[in-house]
Amino acid sequence: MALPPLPAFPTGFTFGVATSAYQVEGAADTGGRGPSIWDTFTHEPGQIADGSTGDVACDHYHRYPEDVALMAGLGTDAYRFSVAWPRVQPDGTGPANPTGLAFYDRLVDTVLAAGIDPVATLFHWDLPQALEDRGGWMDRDTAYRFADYSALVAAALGDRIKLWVTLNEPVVHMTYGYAMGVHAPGRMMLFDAFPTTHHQLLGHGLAVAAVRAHSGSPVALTNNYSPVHACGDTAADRAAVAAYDALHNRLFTDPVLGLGYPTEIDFDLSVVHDGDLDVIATPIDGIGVNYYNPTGIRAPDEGHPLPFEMVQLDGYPTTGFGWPVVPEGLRDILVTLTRRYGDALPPLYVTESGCSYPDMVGPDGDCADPDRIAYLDGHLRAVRAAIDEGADVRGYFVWSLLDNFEWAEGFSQRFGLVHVDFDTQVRTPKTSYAWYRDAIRQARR
Ligand code: GBH
Repeated sequence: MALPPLPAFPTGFTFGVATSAYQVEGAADTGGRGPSIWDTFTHEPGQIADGSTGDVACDHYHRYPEDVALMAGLGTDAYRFSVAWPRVQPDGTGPANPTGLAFYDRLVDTVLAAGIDPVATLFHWDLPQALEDRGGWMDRDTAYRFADYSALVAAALGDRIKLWVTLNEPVVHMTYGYAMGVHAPGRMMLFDAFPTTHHQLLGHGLAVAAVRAHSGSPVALTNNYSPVHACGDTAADRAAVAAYDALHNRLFTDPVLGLGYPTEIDFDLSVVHDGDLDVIATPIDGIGVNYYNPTGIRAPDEGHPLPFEMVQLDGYPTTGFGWPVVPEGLRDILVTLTRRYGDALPPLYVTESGCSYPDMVGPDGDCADPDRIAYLDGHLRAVRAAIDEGADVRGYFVWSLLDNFEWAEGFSQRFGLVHVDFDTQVRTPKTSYAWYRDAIRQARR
């Protein structure tokens, strides 16, 4: 690809790759792992586009040495993976399952031996089913269970993890999992799902302290952020934009940075106990930014159940998922966060950025993905531009190292730098893999 070289990045900037446990590990019944809400959900007919499950996924549980070798070949600085809670506590409570922890112990040591920094996410949506049976994140007790589990993981790995992420995209888990029911646990509670917001945030705050008791490494929270494009300029459109922004971009950030819940949406705050907001505002060392695309918003029609309506943004190329490709949106959100929160904002890490395109295996088994190269090139330049505008961005993690189990889309959306044949488990680096390897070298100069 004849793209101009990337601009140099600040010394110490981290270039990484990311995955999550349920999406890559497989080995669902191995080593005493208990069932998670995603095992339950994927085994219900009709929930996943292609009828697939994460039972085997990329078999990363067994093939991690090969996957770490692929990371080493990339020259990546860091590997962001997630720990499966039901491997560590099969029913969500009690002492650690040693076999489950031993897997992460091996993984982390292998990653370190390859000269790569391990970055651990404690919760990437795979709640133990036993806890869901007791109410899941609707139940306040789950926050305390999460803190206990986090302490077990930190006690085992705290000497080696270089960056911790408590929760991944709690807004997506709340909206897709509990409000709209398109992800596990498949509940459709609309705004009655608010307790899952509060209890995830409470769990986050408690987990920060639990991790710190065992590890001196920075602790962050990862959110999905989406700059809002106003589609209409009436007062009602502006109110809709503010409501979407409050729900999607501020709900899991304002309280963490000590500002309390946004007031644009009328949540039932009766689940908030005295002192909770202080726990939630426990100082943290980073905010993870997962960015995929901006969102078009206009005022809702009469009778619409939400205070905004989403509009497909025209005029942009789209990924295989149909999501608009807008690299500028990443610069926008990084700069917006920097200006919005000022000194209260800790350093930013782009913990996910990437795109899905259909499988393109050539006749010789080669995988050319020029659209992914253009996507990543544009988004890395957007990060560099945000840094120039004053954003303190410390890292960029490509989603994802491997094609993997893409939640409700199953294996039909492929986000990897490396192609995976899910029949044979053969890994084939795509052309974007070689491009990212070279881009990292250029950007480090
Ligand atoms: C992340 O979620 C997850 O952390 C990761 O596990 C997942 O595999 C990855 O991204 C790819 O999906 O309404 O058309 O504008 C991403 C959450 C929510 C981001 C929906 C894009 C808007 C699509 N996504 N969102 S659209």
